[in-house]
Amino acid sequence: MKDTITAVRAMEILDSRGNPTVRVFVELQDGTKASASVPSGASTGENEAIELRDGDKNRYLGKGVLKAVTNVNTIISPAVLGMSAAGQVAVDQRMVELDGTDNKSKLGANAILGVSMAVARAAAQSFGLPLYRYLGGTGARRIPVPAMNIINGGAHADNSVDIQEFMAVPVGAPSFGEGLRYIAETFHILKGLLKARGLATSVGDEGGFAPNLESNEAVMDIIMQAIEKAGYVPGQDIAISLDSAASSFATETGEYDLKWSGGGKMKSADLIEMGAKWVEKYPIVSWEDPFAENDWDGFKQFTQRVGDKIDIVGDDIFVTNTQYIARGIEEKAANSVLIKLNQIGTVSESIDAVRMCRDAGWRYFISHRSGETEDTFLADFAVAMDGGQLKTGSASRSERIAKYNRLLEIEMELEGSALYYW
Ligand code: 2PG
Ligand code: MG
Repeated sequence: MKDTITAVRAMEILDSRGNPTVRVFVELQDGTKASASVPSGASTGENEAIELRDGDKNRYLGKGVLKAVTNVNTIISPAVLGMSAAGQVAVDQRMVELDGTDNKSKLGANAILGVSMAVARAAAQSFGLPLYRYLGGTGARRIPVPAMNIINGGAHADNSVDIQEFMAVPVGAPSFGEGLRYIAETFHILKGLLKARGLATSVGDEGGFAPNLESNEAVMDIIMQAIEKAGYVPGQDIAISLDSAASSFATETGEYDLKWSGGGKMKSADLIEMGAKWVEKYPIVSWEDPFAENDWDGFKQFTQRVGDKIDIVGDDIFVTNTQYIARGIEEKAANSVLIKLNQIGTVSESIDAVRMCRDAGWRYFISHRSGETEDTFLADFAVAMDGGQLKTGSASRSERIAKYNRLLEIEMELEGSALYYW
């Protein structure tokens, strides 16, 4: 068979933070060669699949991934050689069985995902199809609305802002390309506004600015100003998405400590009040991880309160794992899920998570990690999943731009048949 896997090989490369990550090369019978690189998070959920790191303090401060590389080369490779690359589910299942743990801690989710992604890309190439069409079928033509991270805080920046991500979302644009222009322009206008106030315009891990603003609310206000000054109508042309990444400021006693802004401690109930006020005051369309991963109650109450107005997106709480998503659906703990391939560790399990969302009438947001590479797999994956929403960083840092540029290419390739709507 022309798509038989004939070689699998891994190497250690660097991600956008300069930390090691895994790149995998796959070869097929027909001579196809493809590779894929694995991203890495900073504000990780505690139930995520395990990213295997060497822990050898003499190399990359313990962050090397040579063990994961060796696992690909010596354990995974012999197990998948001879399999069909088009049998994505079978390949993924073989790796899951080989690992044998619940969280892929034996072989490493970074090792497994690298192979999974490279196999998908090789199969697409072998069939002469763009990756989005191979994974999503002939009907794959919806380009996601980008949620562009324009201000970074929390664990992604060294500033005085607690909320990790403030995103501009071109909900009213007629196409992806136009939407990207709306928010890139807003990003540049925002830079000017920050400069004029003597604030830093250096960027955080995902390319958004990381100024020391006086409060979280001050960030919202300056974003509103930027949208208007760029010539757009807030809420109509450009809306706002947030990711609190609240696990990163939750305390052991179940409170929240606004430690970056010095805003003091808050209880879940206070956060609900604050969140509900913001939803009234600002054109917020989605709010990710407004509560910590273990605060299911906070999630539920917030969903009850504002879930009919905005998307409440579970990231750390669901970790792209159908076990937690099923509980979330059952308990109405949110109404959307963030999908990150390396939280679960294979392409086909990520697709399972998407399917579960669809079946429940939930939305799903495809997402990058704060540590990324130049790999654009995510852009094709988002189009293939027909999801309509994607977050992949700011209008700076090439590892983010690479995904936007790939989406522009896809839109061009679709020659006017692309769909775009929030
Ligand atoms: C998040 C992500 C991506 P990280 O919290 O949603 O923006 O961050 O990759 O650090 O988990
Ligand atoms: Mg998140």
